[in-house]
Amino acid sequence: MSVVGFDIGNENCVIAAARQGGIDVLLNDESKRETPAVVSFGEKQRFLGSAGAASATMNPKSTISQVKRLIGSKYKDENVQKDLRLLPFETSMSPDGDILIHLQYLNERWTFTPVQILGMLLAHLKQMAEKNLESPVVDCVIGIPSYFTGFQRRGYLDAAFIAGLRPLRLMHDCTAIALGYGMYKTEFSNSEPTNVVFVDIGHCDTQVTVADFEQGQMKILSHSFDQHLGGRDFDEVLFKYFAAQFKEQYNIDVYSNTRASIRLRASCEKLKKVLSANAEAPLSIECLMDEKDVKGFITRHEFENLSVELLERVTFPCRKAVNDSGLTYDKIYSIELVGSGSRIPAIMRKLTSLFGKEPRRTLNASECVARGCALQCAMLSPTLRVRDYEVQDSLPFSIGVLLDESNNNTHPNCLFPKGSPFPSDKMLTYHRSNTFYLKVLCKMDIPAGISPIGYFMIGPLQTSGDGKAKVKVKVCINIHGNFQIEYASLLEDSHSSSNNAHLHSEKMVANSHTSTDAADHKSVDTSPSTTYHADERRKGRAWRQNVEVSENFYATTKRDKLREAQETEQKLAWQDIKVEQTKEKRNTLESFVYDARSKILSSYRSFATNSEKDGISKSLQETEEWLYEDGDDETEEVYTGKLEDLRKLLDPIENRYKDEKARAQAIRALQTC
Ligand code: ATP
Ligand code: K
Ligand code: MG
Repeated sequence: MSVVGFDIGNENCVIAAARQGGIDVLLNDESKRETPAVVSFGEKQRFLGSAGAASATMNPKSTISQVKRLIGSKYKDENVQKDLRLLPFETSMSPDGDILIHLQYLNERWTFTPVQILGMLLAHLKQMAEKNLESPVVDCVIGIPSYFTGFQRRGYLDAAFIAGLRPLRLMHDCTAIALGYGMYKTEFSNSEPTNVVFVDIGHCDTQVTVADFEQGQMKILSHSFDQHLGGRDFDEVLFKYFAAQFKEQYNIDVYSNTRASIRLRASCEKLKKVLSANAEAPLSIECLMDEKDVKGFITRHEFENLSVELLERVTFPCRKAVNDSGLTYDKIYSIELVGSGSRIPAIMRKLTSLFGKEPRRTLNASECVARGCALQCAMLSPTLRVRDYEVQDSLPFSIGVLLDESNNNTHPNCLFPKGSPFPSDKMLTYHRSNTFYLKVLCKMDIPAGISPIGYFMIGPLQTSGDGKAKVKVKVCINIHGNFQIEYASLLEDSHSSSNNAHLHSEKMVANSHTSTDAADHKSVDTSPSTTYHADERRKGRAWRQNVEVSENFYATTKRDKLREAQETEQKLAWQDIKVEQTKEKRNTLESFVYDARSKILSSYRSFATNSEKDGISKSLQETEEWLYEDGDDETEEVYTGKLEDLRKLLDPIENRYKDEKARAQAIRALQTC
């Protein structure tokens, strides 16, 4: 079983595999280390990754990119709307308020969820890894942004399920980076923690994490981010600049033309990269719109002036991360800058003046997330032996629980405050006489603030009379950073008359083991420092009874839908394979025609009668013409049939030729005896 880490970017995906000797980044079909995060629907088959990116401008309405932004988000969300405006494919809102993607494929109208599209991308990456490693890939670790909500995390797990992957962990991007950084370093002292700030600037977002390294362990101190600041925002600065200029100069409005917008945006991204290495750069696009060729020019200095505000914004999550870590700037040992969006030289300057020292680039900027994930996968998988190293992540948001009838003004009990280590679990106790509901709330460092992330029904309760029962509910933040109820159990009849739903949390944690939804392998030992007695449930007290827990947001219908989605994916994948095989058969037939023709004229010449030769040439000619006309788009069986027909004509001649060759060889052999 292979051990793999995936970094799914908004722009690029990277796969790394852990092997006994170390960690390798895997190459795609084009021998590249980065694969575009694109799924494109062609006429008869899907094009994924690099092949998908190639059709983005030709086929914008059926080419899905940046799907990571859309996972687990609501259609009406203001930021989703902003993202959707930049994306050329058709979307709508589902009855549940989720995002749906619509496109035309195989002469039908299809509707996919973003999770399905991500599933396709993951399936493609899985297939690529399997081809590379020549073994099945199921267990994996997938990087996720630390700002992902519970819904987004579940969306990732669902997409992985559709693709046939089993994530042992969804790991925060920067935690993975920090692991890759710390695991092999030996210079950390035992006495003094070394604090490092990791800044990852990608295509759409910026994440900053402060980690503390000691010998054999690392602890995340804080996560901070700007979900809406990345390389593409700098592209947009250039896009706006040139769109305005072209309006003036050429009287064209690129905003009114999807294809022109896509092309200009792509050119601006290229221009931005050129400006990272050069003081100035030209822009030139042929036939951008209205049959006009356009030309432009910008200096790095001008670009930086246009980006002042964005550059300032890069410092905000950095300040926040340092602030939340409780450290002062002088306690920071180094700053590691990663993510390809950070290659703009002005960003380095900005950060240097903020931190008072120049950030370093000792890590591979585009591969470090995938590498860290592969390493974590090796640690969690039974396949490889990795030396002990402790990873302690920190919760990027706060989780609280509200009891059903408590009015919404009451502040929910903060069960897992932001910054607490996870995975971790807690035992809650309630005194109830009947079924009750728990609403789980998440508080993020974003303007939207508190949002519900789960709604659980606990019950029915088998209480005697109208007495209240003591119900213990074990909750946890699992290895993926998701809230989960592990179990609920009824303890005893309690005759307490108190009717104010009292909630008190006891830290009663099972011995360092934390179960997870996907995997219950070796757990990462990061449970809170206070551990108590072993799980009471195991003592088997007679009066303990399991109580049913069901979750509303994630009803069984969703599970059915997921299975359906998995089947759809398998069908679509089969269609792709079939189309590929057909293409291959068509190619085989075509080359057979050319090959046979040249043989008839050369090596087989003297082994066929003139009428045979005429007949064969005629058949070859007919087949060739057919291939470019009626037979251009036929089924696999038809191509195979045609090939067999031609073979039958050619076989007798080929046999005579072979016989003759064998005879000649035998004679030569005899002569040399
Ligand atoms: P995300 O992390 O947002 O999901 P990602 O991981 O795919 O996205 P990266 O591959 O880290 O993102 O970075 C992609 C961004 O880096 C793009 O905006 C790209 O234009 C930008 N980029 C790549 N090379 C350079 C360069 N030489 N100079 C400036 N920007 C660059
Ligand atoms: K990436
Ligand atoms: Mg990234």
